[in-house]
Amino acid sequence: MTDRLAALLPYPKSVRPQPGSFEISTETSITAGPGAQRAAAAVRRVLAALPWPAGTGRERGAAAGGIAVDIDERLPDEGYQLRISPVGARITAGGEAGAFYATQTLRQLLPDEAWRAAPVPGPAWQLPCAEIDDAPALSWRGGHLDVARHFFPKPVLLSFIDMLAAHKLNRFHLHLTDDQGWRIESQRYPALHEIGSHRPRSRISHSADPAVYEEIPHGGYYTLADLAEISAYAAARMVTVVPEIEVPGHASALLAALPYLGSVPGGRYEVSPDWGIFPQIMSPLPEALGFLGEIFGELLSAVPAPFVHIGGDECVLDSWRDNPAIEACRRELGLGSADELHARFLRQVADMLAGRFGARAVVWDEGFASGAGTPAGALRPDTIVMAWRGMDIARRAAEAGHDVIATPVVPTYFDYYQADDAREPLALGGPVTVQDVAAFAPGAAAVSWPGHAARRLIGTQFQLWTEYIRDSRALEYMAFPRACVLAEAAWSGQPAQATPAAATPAAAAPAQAACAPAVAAPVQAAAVPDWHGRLTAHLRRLDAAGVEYRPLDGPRPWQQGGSGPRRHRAGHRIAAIAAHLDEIARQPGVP
Ligand code: TNX
Repeated sequence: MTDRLAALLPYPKSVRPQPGSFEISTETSITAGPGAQRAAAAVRRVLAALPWPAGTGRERGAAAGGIAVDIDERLPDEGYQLRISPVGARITAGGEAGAFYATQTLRQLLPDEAWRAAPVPGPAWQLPCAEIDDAPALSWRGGHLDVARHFFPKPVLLSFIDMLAAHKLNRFHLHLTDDQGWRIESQRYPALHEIGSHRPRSRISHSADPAVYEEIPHGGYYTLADLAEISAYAAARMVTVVPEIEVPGHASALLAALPYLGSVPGGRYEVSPDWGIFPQIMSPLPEALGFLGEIFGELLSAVPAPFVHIGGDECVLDSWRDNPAIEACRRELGLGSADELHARFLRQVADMLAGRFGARAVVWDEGFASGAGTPAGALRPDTIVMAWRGMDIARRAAEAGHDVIATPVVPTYFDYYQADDAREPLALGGPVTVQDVAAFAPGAAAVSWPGHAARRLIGTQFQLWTEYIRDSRALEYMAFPRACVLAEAAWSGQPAQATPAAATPAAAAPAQAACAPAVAAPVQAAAVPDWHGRLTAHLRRLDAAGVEYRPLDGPRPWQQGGSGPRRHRAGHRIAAIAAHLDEIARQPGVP
């Protein structure tokens, strides 16, 4: 049972095994100390949902130990101390989130059966005695899901949120709109969901190969009530939904519904059956801004989001340059280029979100690069930049004073292959291996940045773009186990595959000090058990939960690409992509 202490993922800052065990059951009382009612309620919620083995409570004479929950405001909100002795457990947390995470750790200390949805026959559950001190290094620990290229039904999102929470991830970035679909009900503009939410066919061959389509309609959207429900479900699990409406590019589905918002007068648009970058983009003129105010108003009335992603990536600006009204507007604003107008447009949307809804905007790094160095085109200072084109642009955005989230293609793009192996199902390119994720150290990368910039690195998240991910089974295959390992990088700020010495809290201090105050330093931190062994044990939990992850030694027969138009292709090689992204991210002023 003590081996469960060596199978925690993410691994806590400090784990000190102690002798003995504590039998926990439905009889175990949960009591709240002063001011700890909400924290205790979070503990109760998690435990009440577990599949407790039948008849292991009073009938079997279980010891009547309890769990005491206390708040200590000196701990960070998400931090906690967990003490398990033979007579009970004590959770001392910085806040409700800390108590929730303590209970997630506690769940990982139970048998794998605790990850099932209903009880199966088995013995009473024992917790190994231990003293655990824990807190995250990074405040933004996320998972992104593109529901525009392929739609995923609401229950899939709910179980995705469950898995985020189980790995102590706290942001769910929901990419709701793109060229291939608009996934939000609009009462004010019903054409958006009536027209924009479906396409008659979809490309199934690789984007580098001759086009082959599947002539089957694809679509779906979430009602505003669905989105409110998803957001509330996430909030109860300490996950903040970050909704994204992508502007001004990747907007073909929006424009198919409302063509007058496009930048080509009289332009014709369709919900795209293809993948890639399209020249059709929104107009930046006042009518478009007015529309966005209304549409964000509808969305944010359902999802009370403190952070709203507005896209800004991969914009082909030629149609702006070719449109006399847009050019006149640019000159009137004193802006030197269409790129500056791009940044200015994002700034106006961010101002609107802040002014009307008190929300902070998030953009992909092109939104920062397009106006960088030009005061008239600069972003709102509080806009958060997601740096997908590498850590160099992450540093530049941080130096310019923006909070930054590290989302480099390698290793956070989980739409890329998990191995260089012809058995892998069709994906964009790659590979981005689980070892690449284990070597990722967002906190350590920022150590070489100037101090003021290092403090701006607030977190990281994985990306699941879904051009080639068509259903929930494929989604789980691509997400896991890489997400499990990314969660550790996000929680610790350090690489999972660090040597034990480098992973002790003392050695990790320089990177972590910048991001979050540490929990009281442990007297003696034991070596961190090797990530591969912990992950192997963790996969048994995912088995119990029924998650169809990719086994570490490759896909199961039914997870392979097979033959036909969707057979495996090498796709875009990661080395070439990395070099290309590095090059374009280095050119100032190029979005
Ligand atoms: C780039 S990253 C995109 C997405 C694609 C993805 C495929 C970013 C901001 N834009 O539109 O789906 O690559 O990996």
